[in-house]
Amino acid sequence: MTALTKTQLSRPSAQLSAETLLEMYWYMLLARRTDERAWVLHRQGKIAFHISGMGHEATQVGAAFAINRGVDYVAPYYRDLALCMAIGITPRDFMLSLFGKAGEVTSKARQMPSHWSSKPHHILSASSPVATQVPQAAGMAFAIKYKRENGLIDPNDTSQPRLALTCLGEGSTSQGEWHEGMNWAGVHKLPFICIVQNNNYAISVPIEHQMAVSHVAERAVAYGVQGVTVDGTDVLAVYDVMRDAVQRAYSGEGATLIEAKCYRLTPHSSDDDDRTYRPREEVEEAKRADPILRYERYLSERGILTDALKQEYEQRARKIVDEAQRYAESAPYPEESSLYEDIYA
Ligand SMILES: Cc1ncc(C[n+]2csc(CCOP(=O)(O)OP(=O)(O)O)c2C)c(N)n1
Ligand SMILES: [Mg+2]
Repeated sequence: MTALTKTQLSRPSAQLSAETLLEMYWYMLLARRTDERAWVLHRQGKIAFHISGMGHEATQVGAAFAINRGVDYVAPYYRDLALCMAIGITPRDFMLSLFGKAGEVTSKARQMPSHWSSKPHHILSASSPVATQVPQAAGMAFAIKYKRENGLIDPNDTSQPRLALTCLGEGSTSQGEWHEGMNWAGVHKLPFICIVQNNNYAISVPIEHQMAVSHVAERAVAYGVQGVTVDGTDVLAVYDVMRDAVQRAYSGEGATLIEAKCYRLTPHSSDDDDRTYRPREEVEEAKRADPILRYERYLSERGILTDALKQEYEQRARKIVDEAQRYAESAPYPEESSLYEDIYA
């Protein structure tokens, strides 16, 4: 049932139009430029905290473009800036959360930034304890399957959610919730996809301290789901394995565990110093294999991304990020009188 490192027989990405390939590039770039600005704002003392997705953009955008964006359910984790942007979270939304200002979409500025949530985009609200989103996403997938089997939704209706996608890091797979969610997805053959964004570290803890196997995807066999390892710095490779997983979910064939190997180009968050736990040479090597530069080369070699177009995208991204920052900086804080709104008890 499980192929550990699966060789793709089909390459669905070969069918993508130049327009879509460029749209994927655009979201990777926009997420990166937004992310970089957040670091600057933190170092300027303007915001309290930032957790970065730099280095993970290829995995996240490849995944987003393979699902029915904004319709299928997504339960992201804190690094999923590019994933959420490709689904519809804007730099302005993100800036409002960084500054904790009124109008912030995920929690009315109650939560820390990067706790994604958007009802209109079918992005589930995130909790801080890592891996809690996995059983929640499995529950969403169970609901989809239940509705399908009871004639409450038409499996071919593209306006309805047809799968649940969740993401987490490799370190978080040590949490019980991950195993419980994966097991549930396997037992019930759910329309469920779990992407483990394996960047080799859980804050300062290297992967060897988290697991005794070489690949997270090897564990798929224990849950009776399909497992696949993919180069998470290659946006189109991720898209391809994701399309496979999406087809499996849509057609009722069950769940998939995707392990995307990538590298965290920044410290864990704005608040730690990675010089204490990883060698500089390792980081420099990863920077040379930056997923955005890699995709840029791919598109340029094929004449899809010209220098002029690249410049235009850079200018557009800069303008959007500038505007988002200005908007959030000058936005008011939430009204004091709203303090007790949306509180359960
Ligand atoms: C249950 C729980 N334990 C610890 C933490 C603190 N914590 C936040 S992120 C993190 C590291 C997670 O690493 P990984 O899953 O590899 O994801 P990455 O940050 O590398 O993307 C830890 C330990 C937490 N949020 N929840
Ligand atoms: Mg990690």
